[in-house]
Amino acid sequence: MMRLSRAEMLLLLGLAAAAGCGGATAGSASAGTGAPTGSSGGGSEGSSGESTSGGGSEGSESTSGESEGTRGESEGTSGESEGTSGESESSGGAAPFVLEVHTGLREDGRLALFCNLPMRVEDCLALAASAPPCEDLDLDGLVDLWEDVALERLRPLRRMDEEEALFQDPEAVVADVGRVAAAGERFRVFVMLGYSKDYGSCGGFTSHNGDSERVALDLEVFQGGGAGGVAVRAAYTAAHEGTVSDKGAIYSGAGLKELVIDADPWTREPRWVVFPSADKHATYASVAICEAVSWLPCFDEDCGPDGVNDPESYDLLPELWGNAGELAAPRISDLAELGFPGDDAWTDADFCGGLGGTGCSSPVRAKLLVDPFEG
Ligand SMILES: [Ca+2]
Ligand SMILES: [Ca+2]
Ligand SMILES: [Ca+2]
Repeated sequence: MMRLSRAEMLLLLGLAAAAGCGGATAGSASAGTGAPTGSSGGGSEGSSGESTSGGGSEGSESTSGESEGTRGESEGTSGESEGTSGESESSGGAAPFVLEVHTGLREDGRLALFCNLPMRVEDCLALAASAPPCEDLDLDGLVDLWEDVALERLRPLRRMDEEEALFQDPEAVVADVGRVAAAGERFRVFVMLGYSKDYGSCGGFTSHNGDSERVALDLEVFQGGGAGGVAVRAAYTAAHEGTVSDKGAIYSGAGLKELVIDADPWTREPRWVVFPSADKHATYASVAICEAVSWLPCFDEDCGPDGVNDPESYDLLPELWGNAGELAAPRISDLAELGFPGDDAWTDADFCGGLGGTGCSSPVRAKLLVDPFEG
C-alpha cells in the first residue's frame, strides 16, 4: 500500500478532496478512518446529530465540486449523504451550513488555510445556520470537523528518495496519525508520519519494525482566511529525534522560506512537501537540507527522486490518515484501521508498524503530545 497506482491515486484524490473539504465524514470513512468519522457522524448535538453529518457532507459536495479531476469520485461519496442532508434541511428555518475550504499562500508567502467554519466550538454554535457541524468528541474546545480539515490540508506530502526501500516492499504500510489542539491563541497540528518499517542504513544496519517520524505546525489566526482561517507561523521537521544525531529543525520567520510548498497533485492547491531520507525516513524540509547533513560515509542521508522519469510517483500522501483526538478523549486509539494492527496512538508502547516485535520506534503518543514549539 506504499506506492499507489494511478487509479488508487485518483480514488484517494476524491477521498482527500471530500475529506479535506468537509467530508471528514464521507472521506475518511472509506479511507480507513471510519472510527473517528463514524462517531463524529453520530452527533452529540441532540436532535441535530443527522444534521451535523448533513452539514459536513454538504460541504464536501460543494467543495469537491470545485476540485478538478476528482469530481466523479467525490460526488459519488457525497451522493450517499444526500438523504441525510435532505432531512436536516427540514429541521430548521435557517439554511444549512456549507463548508468552504482551501489552501493558499498569504501575501507574506506563508501557507494558509482558508475556511469558513470557525475553529472554536462556541463560535461554531453561534453560526446563523441550521445545525452547524460543531461536534467536539475529543473535548478540546475545537470543532472536530475544523481539526480534520486543518489536518488533512496541512499535513505534508512526502517526496521520497528514488532508492527508498519501501517501494520494493509489497508489505509496506504508510499512514498519518494526527492531532490538532489549541495552544493559547494559537493552534498546533502534529502529524506522526508512520511507516511499517525503518529499513536501516548501510544495507539494513539499524533497521527495525515501526518507524514513527513526525512534523508539527504552529498556526496563528489568519483573519483574511475566514472564520476558521489560520496561517503557518512555524514548522518543525523531526530527524533522528531524541538521538545524539538529532537533526530536527524549526522554521519560523524568514526561515519559513526554506519550506517547499508545491501544488497538491489532486486539488492543485498549495500543499507542504517534506523530504524523508531514504530507508531511515528522517524528515527534512528540503533536499538540500537533507543532503547537507554530514554523517560517516555510508550513513549519509539521501532525499528526493533524482534522475527519474516519473518523479511524481515518489510522492506519498497516504490515504490512511486519521485524527487521534486527545489523550483524555481519543477519537482513534487502536491503529489497526490505519494499517498498523497491534499499535495504539495513546499507550506508552513502542510503535512497531503493525509488525510487532521488539526494538521498535518511539510511541506514537509522544509524537502527538511533545510540543516542539514550547521551551
Ligand atoms: Ca475537538
Ligand atoms: Ca483535538
Ligand atoms: Ca526512521
